[in-house]
Amino acid sequence: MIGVQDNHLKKIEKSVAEGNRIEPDDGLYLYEFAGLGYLSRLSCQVKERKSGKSVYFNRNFHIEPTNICIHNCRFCSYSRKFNQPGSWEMSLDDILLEINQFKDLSATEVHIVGGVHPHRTLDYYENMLRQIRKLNPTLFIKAFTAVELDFMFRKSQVSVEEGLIRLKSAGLDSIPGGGAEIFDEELRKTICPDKTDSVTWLAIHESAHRIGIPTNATMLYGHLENYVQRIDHLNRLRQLQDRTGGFQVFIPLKYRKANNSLGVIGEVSTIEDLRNYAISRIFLDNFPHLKAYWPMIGKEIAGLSLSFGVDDLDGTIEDTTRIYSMAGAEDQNPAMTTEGLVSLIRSSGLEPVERDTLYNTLKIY
Ligand code: V47
Ligand code: SF4
Repeated sequence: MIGVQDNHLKKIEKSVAEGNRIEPDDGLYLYEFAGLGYLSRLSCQVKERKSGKSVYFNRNFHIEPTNICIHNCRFCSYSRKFNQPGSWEMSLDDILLEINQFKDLSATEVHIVGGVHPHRTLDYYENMLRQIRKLNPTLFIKAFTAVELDFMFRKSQVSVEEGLIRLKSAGLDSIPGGGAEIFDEELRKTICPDKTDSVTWLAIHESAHRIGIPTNATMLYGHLENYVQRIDHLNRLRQLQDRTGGFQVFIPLKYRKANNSLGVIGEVSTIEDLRNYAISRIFLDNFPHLKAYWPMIGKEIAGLSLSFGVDDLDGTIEDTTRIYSMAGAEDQNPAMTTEGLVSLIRSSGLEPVERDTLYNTLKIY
C-alpha cells in the first residue's frame, strides 16, 4: 500500500513541476495522504510561478451596516433577528461618517458586508453606493456577498444581470467572496438550510464576471464537511474560473466555534489549516491569488501560511469587523500597521507589496 501511495504522490509532484493541472482524485489524495513538508514544497512552487517572491496586502477597512439577517446559518455567531437584543442597524449617515473618518488614512478599499436585512431594497443600496462614491470618488468599493445580492434582486424583482448593472453604475467595483460556505447541497441543508443555494451563488458570480465586475471566492471549512466535499467545492470554483477568469482570489475561511449552535464540534488544528491552504493553492491552478484572512487565524499562523502557497494577507484592517470577533477569532481587535505586515512578510524571506483591490502594485517595500 505504501508503494502505491508513494507513486501517486510522485505523479502529482511531476504534474505540478510541469505546470499541469491535477485532477479531483489527486486533490482528494493530497487531503488524505500528503505530508506537511510535501505540501509546503509543492504549494510554494505554484505560488512562486504565480507571483514570485511577492506577498500582497492592501489598506482597507470594513463596514458592516447591519447584523439583522433573515437567514439561520448554524455557524453564524453574528446575526440577530429584527428587534432582537444585540442587533444593530447603521443609518446611511453613520456609514458616510465612517467613510469620511478613513478618508485621510490613505485607505484604498472599503469592504461592505452584513446580514440580509428584510426591509432593504436595491434602491437603498444603489443610493448608499452613490453617496459613498460622491464622498470619496477614488475609494474602491468591494461590497455585498452573493447572498445579500440574491435577496436584494429578488425583493426588488429585477434580474441578476439588471441588478448588477445598476449597482455597478452606482459605484460597485467588486464583490467579496462570502456566502459560498460549502457547495455540497446535502451539507448545506444542515449548516445553512435557508441560504442562497450553491447554483445561485455561482450564477451570480458568473454574471458579475460577464459584465466586468471582478469577484472573490471563499470556502468555509473545518465544520462538518469531508474532503470529498472540499474538493467538490474547489472543483466547482475552478470550472467557473475556466469559463470566465473573473475570480481574483480564493480565501479559505476556518470555522470558528464561539457563540454559535455548531460550537460543540470544535475547531480543526493549525496543521489542517496549513494543509488546506496548500491543497487549495495546488488545485486552483487558474486562480491568481490565495489569501489568508489574518484577523481570523491570527498573525503568527498567517505568517506561517506564506510557506503554504498564500500570497496575500488581507489589509490593514481597523477594528471594524465583528463577524469573526463574535465567533472567537484569534484577534479580537484586528488591526495591523503597515510596518507590522511588512515585517511579518519579510521575516518569511518574501517581498511585501502594497496593492490596490485589482492587485495593481502601489508600492514595493
Ligand atoms: O460567508 C461566518 C464566514 C463569511 C463564521 O472577499 C464564519 O476579500 C468562520 O466572506 N467561523 C463572510 N467563518 C466573510 C467573507 C470574507 C472575509 C474576508 C475577506 C473576504 C473577501 C471575504 O464569513 C461568511 C461565512 O463563510 N463565517 N461565521 C464562523 N463562525
Ligand atoms: Fe446571515 Fe451571513 Fe450569518 Fe448566514 S452567515 S445568518 S447569511 S449574516
